[in-house]
Amino acid sequence: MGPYVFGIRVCYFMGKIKNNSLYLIITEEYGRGRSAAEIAKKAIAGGVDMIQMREKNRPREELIKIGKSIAALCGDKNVTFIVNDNPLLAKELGADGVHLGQEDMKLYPINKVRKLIGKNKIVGLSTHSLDQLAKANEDDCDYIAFGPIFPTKTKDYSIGTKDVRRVLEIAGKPVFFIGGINLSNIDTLLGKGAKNIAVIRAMLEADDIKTMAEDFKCRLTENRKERVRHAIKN
Ligand code: TZP
Ligand code: MG
Repeated sequence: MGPYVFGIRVCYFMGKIKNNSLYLIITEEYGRGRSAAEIAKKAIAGGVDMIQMREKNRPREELIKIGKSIAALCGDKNVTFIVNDNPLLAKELGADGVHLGQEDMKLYPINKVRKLIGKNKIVGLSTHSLDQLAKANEDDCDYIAFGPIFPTKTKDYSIGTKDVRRVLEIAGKPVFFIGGINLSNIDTLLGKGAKNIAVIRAMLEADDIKTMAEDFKCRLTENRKERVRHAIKN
């Protein structure tokens, strides 16, 4: 929520996703020995808006334990908590939503997911091409992730920034750009109109996660101010 102006609360939210959002995706094994909870705590202190638990091939008890710890930290600070891959787990953890990849949707069709988790919850979809993005735009999801934009150890290909402007023209909902984003390349993306980003390693591998989150958040906020200044001038 924003401040009151003339007695009216100015809301910074567009639907369920905040503008200029910084979305941290946590896979504990990339965190240089730090626990998911420790990572989440530092990232929240640095200003992340959303956190996703993305743990592959871990036993259920561990997913529940990690999920509960992140959910509690997010709940305390009003940070959105999303569970990757599994809407049933998202529901069990009382998460704010679920994130599905193209393969996950075969197992969990999006309309069933929506019914399962409820209309007030968040459903995010991964897309890797303009065709997938156009399809996701029609689907009942709340945000779309698009990438991998830059080369990343997490994926074996990247698609570059050539489609970024087109993505933003087509998408009727918030888009998170993802893949290899760091403080050295983020400006290329923001310069093409990107507003929201999602990151894994740039944050998880940082010596100081809190400062890294602050630096990312600062770039997003500066970018928003720059867009406003530009809009006023023209
Ligand atoms: N989807 C597209 S790229 C990516 C995912 C999950 C990995 C992003 O990780 P990193 O470390 O920020 O490149
Ligand atoms: Mg998945």
